[in-house]
Amino acid sequence: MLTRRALVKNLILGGSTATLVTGMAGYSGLQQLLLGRPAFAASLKPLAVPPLLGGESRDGIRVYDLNLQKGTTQFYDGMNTPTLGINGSYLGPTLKMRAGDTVRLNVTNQLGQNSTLHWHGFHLPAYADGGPHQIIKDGATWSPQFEVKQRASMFWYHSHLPPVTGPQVYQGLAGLIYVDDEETGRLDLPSEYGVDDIPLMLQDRTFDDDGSLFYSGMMMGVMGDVMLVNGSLNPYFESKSQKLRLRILNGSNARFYSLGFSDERVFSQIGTDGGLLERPIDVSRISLAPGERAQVIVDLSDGRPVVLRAVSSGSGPVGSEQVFDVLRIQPDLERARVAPLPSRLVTLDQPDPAQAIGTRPFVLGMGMTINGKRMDRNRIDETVRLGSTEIWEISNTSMVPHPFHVHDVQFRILDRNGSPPALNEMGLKDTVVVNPAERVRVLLSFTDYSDPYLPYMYHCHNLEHEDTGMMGQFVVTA
Ligand SMILES: [Cu+2]
Repeated sequence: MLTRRALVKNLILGGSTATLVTGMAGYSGLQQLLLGRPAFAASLKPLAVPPLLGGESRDGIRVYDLNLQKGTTQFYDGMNTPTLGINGSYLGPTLKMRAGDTVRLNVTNQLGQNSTLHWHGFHLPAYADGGPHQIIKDGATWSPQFEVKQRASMFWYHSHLPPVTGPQVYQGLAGLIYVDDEETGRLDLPSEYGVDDIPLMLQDRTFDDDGSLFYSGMMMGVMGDVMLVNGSLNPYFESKSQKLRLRILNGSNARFYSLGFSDERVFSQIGTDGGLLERPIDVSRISLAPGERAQVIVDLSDGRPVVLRAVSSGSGPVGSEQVFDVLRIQPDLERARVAPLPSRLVTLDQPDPAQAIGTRPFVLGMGMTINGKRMDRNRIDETVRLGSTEIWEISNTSMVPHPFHVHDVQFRILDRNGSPPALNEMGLKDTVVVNPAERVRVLLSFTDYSDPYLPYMYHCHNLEHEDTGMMGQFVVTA
């Protein structure tokens, strides 16, 4: 049932008719008839914000204890859904780290099945990467340790064990990582976690009639018909700040999103996957493919409620066209923050293709292949020299776009089919969309870590493509 408060909020926020009448007799059956969805009530709920985990300092090392576990989550009132989580029933805590810290992550697997945990976007030794070669057997604990060499940004961690990456992430094995550094700390940006600095992990899901998550296993990519944001369904957020910072992750298995506000208002993008942009960029929409992140600042000083919407762009897999209400934002400006955005954020090097020792081609082809091959964990596909800078030229000869992700490095996009990338793609990236018939060149430097045997991965971040074999392995040698 909708409470009076929620109903009023819904009216104020301009909620869709569907949510407005949910809970009224007769509607559920109609909804099921029309949309083929389960007849569950889904009232508006406050946005879930994952708890922050700062770790414990032991002998100068910041230690985080993480338990991969099974659980039960109520996404719909009164409906128990079996899920997976980290230190909880669905998703995990947001790990707070600082650049320069040495961290150790004690990951204990209590899932009843093997898994891994990958630190997406992190520059680290191959043994600590958490990819397919760092299997954590059921009942075992894996304790990688490494220095945080990231710029301030939002990263994430998730299961990475083909062919079960897709289903494990779908059931909840993912979490966020906030990295701070000095340069960003000096900027006057909204940075109170959960108050004016809000993470949004977007995941589309399908629920079965019995309340369980329905994972179709479709090789082209598993797509859901409802949106979970940090695990919450139909969330709203009351903003105490005129300037709200949103750190958005497309944590979906396969859907691509074009994100914007219900009133088409202009907002500022301040960050990409691996760090802040040099200066804020005004946009009215941003695109995020699975694995990609963006940091944005939305101005709420007009006091009007607004809805963040995701249009599943249709550039994703066939049948992906759908509009999702991601978050209803209700400004509550009693304790408003008014500081203007800094016009200059951080300093980034100009990417210089002349530094590259060569160009390495990657062809994303039909049949979920890269350079004509599917993943073989016993085959090293590429060998890169430690200390070198390279251009990777990624072409897509298949019929669908693929988000190409490279482990160990943050890279820069040089061009798309010879043209410079959009302003908001000029920051640090670890995942880049390559559209059909497109050729994207990126510049990468391989520093600090080498291992002649243990590889890093490069792969499509559509998790079902990845699980089918759209992945390769490279080693960095001294
Ligand atoms: Cu793909």
